[in-house]
Amino acid sequence: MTATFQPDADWLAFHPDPSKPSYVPPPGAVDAHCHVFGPGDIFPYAPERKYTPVDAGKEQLFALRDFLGFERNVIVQATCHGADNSALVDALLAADDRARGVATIRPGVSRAELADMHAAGVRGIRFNFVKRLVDPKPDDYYRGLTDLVAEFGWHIVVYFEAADLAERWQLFTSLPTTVVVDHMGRPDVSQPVDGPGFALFTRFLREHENVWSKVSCPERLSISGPPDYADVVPFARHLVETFPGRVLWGTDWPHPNMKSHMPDDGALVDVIPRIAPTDDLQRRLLVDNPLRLYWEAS
Ligand code: 0GY
Repeated sequence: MTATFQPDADWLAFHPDPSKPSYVPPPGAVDAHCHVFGPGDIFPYAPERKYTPVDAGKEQLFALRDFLGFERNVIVQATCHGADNSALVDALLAADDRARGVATIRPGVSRAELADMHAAGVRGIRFNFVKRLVDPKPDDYYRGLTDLVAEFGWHIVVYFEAADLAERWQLFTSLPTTVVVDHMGRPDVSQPVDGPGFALFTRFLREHENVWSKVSCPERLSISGPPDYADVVPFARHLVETFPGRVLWGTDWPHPNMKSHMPDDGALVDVIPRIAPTDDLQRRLLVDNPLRLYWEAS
């Protein structure tokens, strides 16, 4: 079949041949942040999207999961699919209970649609505030969506730039669900871990026990770059050691909108023992926490 969409001219496709990581994840490990893109001729990209990716389907995601030594995925609806969660649901249904999902919804969504998504494995919705990806809405928009999913016991995933935290503080600190922040709130890693920017983020977790963080995306945050991502490690390690029961890890495959380089997913896995230096921290990060939030909750 002919592809319906042309990827962006400067799009970097996911790594075709990642290395086998030296680090072996514990049994039951979950890649708790990844996406599926299309295929665009079956699951068309949204008209309002801000980028058009190279297709990255469920078969490739599941093959990567097995290759890297993981057992499960949490698949997060990407903005290029808007609020049409069909590709996500298709992947969840094909995963044999080894994947859960985080959807994007809009105010018109019906209860029946939410119930179908729940049956497929959706356990949360994502609010995206990153302006290059979406047009953010006023706080009440997000409060309304939160009310819609309350009866399903879903949680909220938030993706924002570091500067948005102060601006949206009231919204973020008043959400009644578990709140999972993507990519550590995107800190400026040229600043110290105990500098004012990241201090506000750690305060967010310290003062609000419902707030979790994904310690993901060194490739997106790093200035020093691959394969070590040395400048990101202290930020992630600080969160893992301070909030060991409220952190998640994910590959972010297929790494949308990377411009500097395309990471080797094996090298990303090898960062894990540097941010979670003990067996106990690794088990909580990769197994206990994601299972509790995505498999055991409902
Ligand atoms: C990520 C990050 C990005 C993209 C998306 O939904 C998305 O389009 O999340 C990004 O461009 O920073 O988490 O995949």
